[in-house]
Amino acid sequence: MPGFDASAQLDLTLRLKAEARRLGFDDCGISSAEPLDEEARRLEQWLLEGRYATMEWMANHFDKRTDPTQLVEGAQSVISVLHNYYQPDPPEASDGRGKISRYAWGDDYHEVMKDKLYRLYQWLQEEVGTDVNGRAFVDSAPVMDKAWAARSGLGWQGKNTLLLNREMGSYFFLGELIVDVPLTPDAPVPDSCGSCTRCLDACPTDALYEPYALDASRCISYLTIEHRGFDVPDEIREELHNWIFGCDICQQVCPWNKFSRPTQEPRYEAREDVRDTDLHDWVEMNLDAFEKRFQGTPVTRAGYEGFQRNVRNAMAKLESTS
Ligand code: B12
Ligand code: SF4
Ligand code: SF4
Repeated sequence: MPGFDASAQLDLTLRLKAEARRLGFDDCGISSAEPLDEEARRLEQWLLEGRYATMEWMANHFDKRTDPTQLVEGAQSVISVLHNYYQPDPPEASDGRGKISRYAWGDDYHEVMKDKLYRLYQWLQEEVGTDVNGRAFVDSAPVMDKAWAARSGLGWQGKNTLLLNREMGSYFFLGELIVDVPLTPDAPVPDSCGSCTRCLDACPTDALYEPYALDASRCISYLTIEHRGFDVPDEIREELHNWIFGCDICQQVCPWNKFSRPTQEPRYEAREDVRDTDLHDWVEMNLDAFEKRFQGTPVTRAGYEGFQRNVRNAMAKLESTS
């Protein structure tokens, strides 16, 4: 892909960002497609310590995960996008309900964001030429979404390990287009966690074993979504706090989430009866009803068996305390 002069490159970058917003993304930032060296060291350490629990796929394709040119030949730029999914808690929240984390109340973000990223890619091809080489990623291939978003100035990785943004908090998804087009990179923003430790203090299972680092095997999100099997350790089962899919605690306590605003994306709007359903209703749900209720939402990731296991764990806790 031929280079442009600096002002043409900046002009294209600004118009691309405007197009990303027009398509419904809440922010867009650019980084140069260079290897992630420091992040690679930390990822290696995390893998060596076995912090990925049973997510073996996290250990695959290390080179691709840390070097974008291994994913897109001749890659020059990583275009990171941010998509807000925040919606307030339902007013009628009760103790006996099974809590589903906010990101899973509506349509699956992989589909929603990929549609928009393809349209952004098409726009870039129309502007620059159809010989543009690139790929869209939404948590679908070995790409470190948070590291790229941080490099492209969309926020910083907080002590809860999530990407935080001063205007929007952390209730958003991330995705990328990696392209062989040179664009003007953004500068990273400083870490604004300061002396706060609310997420570490609030995590009921000590999954945040030190600031900026998470042990998946202790994380409620992992245990209720990715974990297969029924062997949740007793001391962790005690602390599930009615979460039956994912966990939002380390985001709920984060002061930056006071700035969250409701999503503008209709496909993320909560489906009926997903947010605040009594555990007794969930436990009676058969496979057919599960599939109908959750088709096209992230909840299907847990599978029917996994979801029922989560509901039963939450019921057991509820019954032991009532
Ligand atoms: C694996 C995974 C999980 C695992 C492990 C999470 C984790 N923190 O690694 C589990 C199943 C637990 C999980 C849970 C959730 N996830 Co998840 N997950 C991923 C996935 C696929 C990979 C993340 C990864 O690379 N982990 C590996 C570790 C090593 O990376 P890391 O956490 O970034 O580690 C860095 C820091 O620890 C840092 N570090 C270490 N020490 C130090 C010290 C200092 C000083 C500093 C500055 C940094 C630092 O260096 C490491 C490498 O850069 C990404 C999608 C993607 N492809 O990137 C989504 C992703 C991170 N998940 C997402 C979401 C929404 C969630 C949940 C909120 C869902 C929920 N409500 O239940 C929870 C949040 C839990 C949490 N606090 O992280 C979003 C996060 C959006 C955001 N705002 O950041 C992502 C980006 C998906 C997406 N495309 O939008 N997830
Ligand atoms: S998602 Fe829940 S269990 Fe996992 S680190 Fe955050 S507060 Fe802890
Ligand atoms: S709760 Fe505090 S320490 Fe944790 S991510 Fe938010 S600002 Fe950072």
